[in-house]
Order: sequence, then C-alpha cells, then structure tokens
Amino acid sequence: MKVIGRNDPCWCNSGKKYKKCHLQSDAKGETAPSGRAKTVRKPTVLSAAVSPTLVVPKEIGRPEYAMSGKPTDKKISCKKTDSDQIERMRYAGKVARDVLDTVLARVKEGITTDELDKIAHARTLKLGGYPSTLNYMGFPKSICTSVNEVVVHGIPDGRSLVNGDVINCDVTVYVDGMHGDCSETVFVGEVDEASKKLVRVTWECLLKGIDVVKPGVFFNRIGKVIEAHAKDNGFSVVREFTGHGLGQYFHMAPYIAHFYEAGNKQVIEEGMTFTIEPMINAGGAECRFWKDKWTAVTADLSKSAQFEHTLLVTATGVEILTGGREPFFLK
Ligand code: EYF
Ligand code: CO
Repeated sequence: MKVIGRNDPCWCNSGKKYKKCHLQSDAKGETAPSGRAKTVRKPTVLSAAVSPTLVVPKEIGRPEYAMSGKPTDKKISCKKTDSDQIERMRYAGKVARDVLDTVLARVKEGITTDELDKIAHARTLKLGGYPSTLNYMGFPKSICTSVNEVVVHGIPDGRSLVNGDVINCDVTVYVDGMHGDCSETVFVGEVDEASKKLVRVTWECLLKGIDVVKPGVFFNRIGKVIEAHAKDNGFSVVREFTGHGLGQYFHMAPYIAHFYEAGNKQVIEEGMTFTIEPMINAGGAECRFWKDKWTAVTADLSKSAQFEHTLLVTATGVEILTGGREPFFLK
C-alpha cells in the first residue's frame, strides 16, 4: 500500500496537498461518520477533459445571465398569481422531463458524460428551450452529471461510464420565460446492493418531502421528514445545497432545506413553485469541492444520490410539474 506524504496531492481529488486537506481529519478518524468503523476509500471519479462550450442559436429565448454569467441577485418570491405564469411553468416542467428522459435512455456502460451533455443540449434546443445551467454563474455545460461520490454539479467530461456506477443527471431548461428543473439517479449495468438501497431511499426521501407540501404547512416539515427517513436507513443528508424557488429566475426565494431547521417558520403558500432535491450520502454528510470549484464530492468518498422535482402548490396540495414515468428501479 502506498503511504501518502504530507506534500502529495490529497487522495480525494481536491487538488490540495494532503497536509492542507484530509491529513488532520484522517489522523483523528473523522472522515467516517461517528460510531462506524472507518473505511478508507479511493476516488472512483477523476476529472477528465471538458469539451468546448456548445452554442445556442440566436432565435432561442435566453435567461438574463446567458451572456454575462451573472444571475439577478434580487430575492424575488416564487409565488405565482396569474394563470399564464402557471401554464408556462407547467410547460417548462414538461420540457425538462422530456430532456431528462431522453438523456436517461442513453445512459449505459461506455458512454461519456460529455456525450450525455450533447444529447441534452440538442434535445433542449429542439424543444425551443435554453439549457439553464449553461453559463449560469459560469457553469460550462448544459446539464450536471454527478457520478458515485460526486454529490452535485458534476461537469460533463470525457469520462466513460463503467459497470457499477450510479449517475445523477440534472436537467434544467428555460422555455417560454420559465425554468423547469428535475433530476434522477440511475444505475450503469449491475450495481451493488448498498447502492441500490441508497438510490431507493433517496427516491423515498423525495416522495416523503412532496407528501407534506400543501398551503399553510411550515417549509421545515419537508426537511424534517426527509432527514428522519435518511437517518432511519443509516444515511446522511447534505446540508450545503438546498431546493429552491424557481420560475422566471433559476433560483428564487425561498430555499428549501432537506434537513430539519427548527427555527424556520416560513409557510408554504398556494401558487409557489419550487424544487425539492435531496442529496443523500451513504456515509457522512460532509462535502468537499474539487479544484474546478463546481464539483462537490463526499468528504469520505462514499456514494451519494439525488432526485429532484419541480412542484406547484395548489389549493389543496401539490402538482408535480416534472412528473412522468416511475423511476426505472420501481418497474
Ligand atoms: C459556488 C453553481 C454555483 N446551481 C443549482 C451553479 O438547482 C440546481 N439543480 O437542480 C443547480 C444547478 C446548477 C447550479 C448548475 C450550476 N450551478 C454550482 C456550484 C457552485 C456554485 O456556486
Ligand atoms: Co434545482
């Protein structure tokens, strides 16, 4: 076994020296969640070549940040009051779902995440949409592809999928002036039982979060039920990233925590459109960033999974705007 030197690159692919990254937490045994035997894992995903930025034809309507990379910093509420806005949200949700299904149908051993990005880009344009992640705060690609220990915001690149990978594809589209956002985690070939459980429980976490949505309920109920289900199954909830209001802007007020925030008394209202998108880790909740500053990975390199829907709050409950077929593992 090779021993990592203090000045060697850290094993977690952060690009930092070992002494500036995991040296101390490894020494204290903190990399594993407390109460469990520490498992030392190696990264299963390394950064690979990123292809040139794809072009969007000028006749496609664009969000405000498409040229500058800078989204509006106004904290506008996601509540919709007129039926035209709601109809356009329904349409954005349908287009996002179509693009996600198109991408997921092509996931298989040997395909690169860059090819999946190109498939998503072409399908989004064909449906008259703009791929919302493209140049959002400078993000270079049309979807996010997060494999194994990558929690979120993986950049599609030249890495080929291998048997046993789990991959989350996250699609957001901007069409008719509205954003629709959804993601799913799927298997590449045959995966181990632990990965199957992680993906199933993550899906159940999303469903449990959606189940409590109706007018008058505190937003913190969503995180409460999600965190309880993840913990009951021995998993942890990522805290750095949350769901979000969306509509005319990609990210609007409020944020939606996937863990319990006792003091958050914000109330769910009819007409709000927001995402729930829990990221659940097989090990500890802590994340690190790669040196690209986008890709978030689990600090202990355990696997992570995520599912996401865009929701509309109705008078009595909720409408799933990015709903469609059931996830593949329920078939
Ligand atoms: C340091 C980004 C900014 N943000 C959110 C920007 O909600 C999303 N998906 O469901 C979502 C997708 C993307 C996104 C893609 C790029 N960004 C990422 C990471 C860090 C960061 O600020
Ligand atoms: Co989102």
